[in-house]
Amino acid sequence: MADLPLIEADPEIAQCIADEEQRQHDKLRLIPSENYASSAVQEACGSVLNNKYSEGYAGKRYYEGQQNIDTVEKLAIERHKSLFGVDHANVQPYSGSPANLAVYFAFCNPGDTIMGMGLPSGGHLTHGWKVSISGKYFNAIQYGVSPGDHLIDFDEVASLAREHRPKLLFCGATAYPRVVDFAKFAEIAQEVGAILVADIAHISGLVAGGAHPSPVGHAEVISSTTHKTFRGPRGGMIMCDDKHRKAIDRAVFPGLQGGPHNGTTAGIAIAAKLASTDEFKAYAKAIVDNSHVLAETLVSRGFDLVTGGSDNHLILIDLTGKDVPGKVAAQALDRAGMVANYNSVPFDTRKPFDPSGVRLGTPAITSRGMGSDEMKRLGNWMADVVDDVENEAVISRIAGEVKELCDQFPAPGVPVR
Ligand code: DSN
Repeated sequence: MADLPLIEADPEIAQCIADEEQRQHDKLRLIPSENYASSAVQEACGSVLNNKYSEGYAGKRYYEGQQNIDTVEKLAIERHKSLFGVDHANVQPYSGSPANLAVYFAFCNPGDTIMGMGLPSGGHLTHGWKVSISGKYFNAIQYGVSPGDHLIDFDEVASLAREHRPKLLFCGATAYPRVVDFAKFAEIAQEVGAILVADIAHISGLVAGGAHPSPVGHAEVISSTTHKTFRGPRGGMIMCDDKHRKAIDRAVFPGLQGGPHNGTTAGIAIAAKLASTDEFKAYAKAIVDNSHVLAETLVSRGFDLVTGGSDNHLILIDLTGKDVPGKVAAQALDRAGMVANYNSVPFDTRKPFDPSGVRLGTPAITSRGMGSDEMKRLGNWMADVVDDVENEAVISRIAGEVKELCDQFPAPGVPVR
């Protein structure tokens, strides 16, 4: 069969990719779980490593021909151990949700009690929310944030944990703009005999770069994706204390998954190498600094931010006071070249598909090298759009200004035309 280049083999898909490259160049990508993977990561992910099946672990595979794959996976594991200071890393989970599912499978039986942060408070679906397998197959107890300050309500966490004595206590979130106090969670987990699981999917790059406290030493198990602040490929990983190594490895394979995606594993290894540099430390700090400046600018323009600000990579705007629904705002911002996502806010009175908030973050725009001046411009553009949300002339003028800014800050891994 002819081995044609993509443009000849499938011009329609080639065009979709070219259009997406253009979009990722032209817009300010503010979805806090997204980023730009480096060219090196993308090269590895699209390599011949994808042609290989490798069920099992290095040295113990069910297929021959692992001379190179074992090296790739061992590099990924060793780099994670050294970067995060953990006993063990499993780099095979296909993404964050399968990683968390493997954690459940390692320690729980159906019907067991688990505890996590509720989705409406900023927790993840897989931390026990009712529509997820984690909420359907387990007796999931959900904690939340305090009604006043919207910070994690540790009194509630402690009292629910004492009452229900979960096997697993999950901490970590997808829409929480503040530092997670792993030590406090560990104290509660220890008191009730639960295993503390820190899901650091959103903040793993900040942890690796020293811009957020590490859960290591507090959580016995740490799960994560690899593509958010970490800037790796779409993938997942689980790190754990030595005593849980066997349970975690068995749960991932053969418990939950078949062959690992070896191209992704190579991308994860590269991301871990890049995350161990001083340049990455500066990047992680810049994400947080940018988030501060953006939050301050938004507050100065009359926005109400959940918890009043941000000390990580993420900002959650409550638009109730502006009388603009989150979806309307997010769609207008997108037309103006600023891509965020509409999101529920704590104690939201609107429905999840039409909520009161907009969630945004600084990982991707920081990858482009933007700093505080650009954050101030961005915050003011956002305010101009939301304050005049139906004014297409304003939206179109700002879209042009956003494009000019983007031209000055090429995105890593995205060809510029
Ligand atoms: N979908 C991710 C996010 O946007 O936060 C979480 O898995």
